[in-house]
Amino acid sequence: MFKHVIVRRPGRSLVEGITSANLGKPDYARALQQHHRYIDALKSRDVKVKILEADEQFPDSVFVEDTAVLAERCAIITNPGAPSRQGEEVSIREALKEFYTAIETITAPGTLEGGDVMRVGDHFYVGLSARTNEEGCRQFTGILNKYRYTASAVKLEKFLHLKTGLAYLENNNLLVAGEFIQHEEFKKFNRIIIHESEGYAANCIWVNDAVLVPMNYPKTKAAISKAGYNVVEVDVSEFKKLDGGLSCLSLRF
Ligand code: CIR
Repeated sequence: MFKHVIVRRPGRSLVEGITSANLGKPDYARALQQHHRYIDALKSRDVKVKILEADEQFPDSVFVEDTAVLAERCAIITNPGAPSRQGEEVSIREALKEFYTAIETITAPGTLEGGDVMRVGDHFYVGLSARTNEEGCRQFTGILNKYRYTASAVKLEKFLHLKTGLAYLENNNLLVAGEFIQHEEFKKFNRIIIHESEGYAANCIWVNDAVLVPMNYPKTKAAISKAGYNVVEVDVSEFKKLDGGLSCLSLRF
C-alpha cells in the first residue's frame, strides 16, 4: 500500500512541453483544474499528497515520475534522457530528503526516466528507450541489487516509455498494449489487453486497491472493473497532449 504521493503543479510553461502527439497545445487553466482533480482522486485513496510548486524553468516538470524511482529501502534519482528535462531532478532530491536517508543517483553517460520503470514486487522492469540507455539501466540495476532488489531490461520499439504500454495492477494483473501484447516477458501475467482504439489508457495506476483510469476509455474501464477493481476515472486530456498520462504525474511510495 502507498502512504505518500509527490506531485508538482503544472507551470504556465507547460504549453512548451515536449510532444509527439498531434493534439494541439494544452490549455493551462484546464490543465490546472485537471491536476487539482487528480490530487483529489489520489487523496480519496488514503495517501498523503505533497504538492511541489510549479517550476517554470522546466515545461515538463509536472511529470515528476520521470525524475526518481522510489522503493522502501532506497530512492534513486534519475538522469532524464531528454536534454530539456535535465535538472528537474534537483528539486526532487531536496523534496525526498524528508522521506529517505538512502538516496542514490544515476549519472551521465547513463540516462534513465522513471516512466521506463515498472515495479512488480521486488523486481523492476526497465525499458530501454529513447530516454533510458544501457548504461542508465546498468547503474540502476547495480543500485537496486545493493538494496536486495532485482531488475531486468526490456527493449522498446515504439513506445515513449515502458509504462506508456504497461501498467501493473498488483495480484499478477497486468495491462498490456501494442508491442507488449505478445511480448514473451509478460506472458506469465494475467494480461488485460488494451483495445487498440484505447492505447492511451494502458497508462493507469493502481493506488491502494483502486485503479485510476483516464476518462473516456470505456472498454478499458469495463475490463478493469471486470477484474474486480474499484475504478476512479480522472480526466487528463491536457497532459495527453504532451504524451503524459496518469502515472507520469506522481511519485507514489
Ligand atoms: C516528455 O516527453 O518527457 C513529456 N512530455 C511526457 C513525459 C511522460 N512521462 C511518463 O510517461 N512517465
